[in-house]
Amino acid sequence: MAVERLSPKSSPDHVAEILARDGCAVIDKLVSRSTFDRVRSELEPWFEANAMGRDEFSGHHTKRTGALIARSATARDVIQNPLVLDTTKRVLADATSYRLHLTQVIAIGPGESEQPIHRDQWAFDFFPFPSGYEVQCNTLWAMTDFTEENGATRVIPGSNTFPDKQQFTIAETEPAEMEAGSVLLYTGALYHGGGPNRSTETRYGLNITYARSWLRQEENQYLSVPQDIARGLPEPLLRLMGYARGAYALGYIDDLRDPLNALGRAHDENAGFGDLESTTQKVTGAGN
Ligand SMILES: O=C(O)CCC(=O)C(=O)O
Ligand SMILES: [Fe+2]
Repeated sequence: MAVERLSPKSSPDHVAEILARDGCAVIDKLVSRSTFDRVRSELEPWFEANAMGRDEFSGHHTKRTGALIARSATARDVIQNPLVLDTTKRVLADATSYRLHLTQVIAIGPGESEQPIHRDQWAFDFFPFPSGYEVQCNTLWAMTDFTEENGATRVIPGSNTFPDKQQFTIAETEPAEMEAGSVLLYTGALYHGGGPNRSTETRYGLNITYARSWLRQEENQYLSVPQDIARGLPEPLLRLMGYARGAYALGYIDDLRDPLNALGRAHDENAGFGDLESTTQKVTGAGN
């Protein structure tokens, strides 16, 4: 089955429908190529200072660079892309709330071999979430063109409903080829992996993932983004990072206060509080 290709004008309902069916979709040219040229130049010093991965999964010829909210002003806009956030809201519709899970540039260098095929939700200690119960909505943005030759992400469309803990070979996958500025959306249950890079160029991908807010964040946003930078960020981005209460009470500070108080910033005191109404609905089953 081929990866479904969608137009940047697609509605979030439509994108979410395809993700429920196939577990993945490519939205062609959702942002400009120059957006990612900017992200790359903002991050250049960090790429240079960074080391290659240490194992087969992180890749011996691959550099992973994170803390993107702290390091790249342009990445902040990509992280808040409206179509991606509106789609995530639908994919995780029965969650009280979701938040940012990780921000990472994955630069697959020449000579890299394929990454083991996996589900991103295995990060949660391999907990066997029920089939159809998605905990993550993920993106891999092509910062440079993704081709089969240079390591385009390998996917198995429809594998979101396969049994858990399966192993696949690269021959059972297909490359999500796309032009720079396009994005691969995929759910936590989709089997996929980074492709082998047989070209002479580095493949730059921007992995931004979102997860139900009751799960542990993979990239710790409170420690990756220093407080003096966090203090200057817009409230919606801080909420997305986790300066908010998930479900009803998760993540409050001291006397049940909104975590934004920890930054000493003016904010809407009601916006970051847990949603008692939707939490109560979960207890009573109303609205399900
Ligand atoms: O870089 C890629 O194409 C995919 C990487 C990936 O799936 C991961 O690191 O979890
Ligand atoms: Fe992955």
